[in-house]
Amino acid sequence: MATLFGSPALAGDNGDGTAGCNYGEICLNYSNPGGNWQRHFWKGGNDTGYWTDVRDSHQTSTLVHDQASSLKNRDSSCDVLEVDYNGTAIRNQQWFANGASSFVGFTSAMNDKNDAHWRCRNGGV
Ligand SMILES: [Ca+2]
Ligand SMILES: [Ca+2]
Repeated sequence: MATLFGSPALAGDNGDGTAGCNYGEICLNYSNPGGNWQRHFWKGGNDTGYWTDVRDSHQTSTLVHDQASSLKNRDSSCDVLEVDYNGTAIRNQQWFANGASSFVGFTSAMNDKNDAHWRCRNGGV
């Protein structure tokens, strides 16, 4: 997948920067089965940043970390693993198949526990 905005580590991964959950993006949602508070990523990494209300692109003051309830995986090629860590060990995890057409709800174990999202089954980013 192309990196469009330089270093995600410095700039913060915000997907394609548009309100739509578009092809190639990993889209997290505050609600289940999916509402207006979303954050989009291109790459694997920590669930950083704040929710954006996609109706008006307003950034909320609510963190994405530990507050997601569903995910739409529009990655170009990979399944996505959402994880909840206990230190460096994985406490909870859930796989999301790529090419999803709608948001898929987190399991009760993962709900509001999200720490990071990783691409592909080899642990790639
Ligand atoms: Ca987007
Ligand atoms: Ca967590």
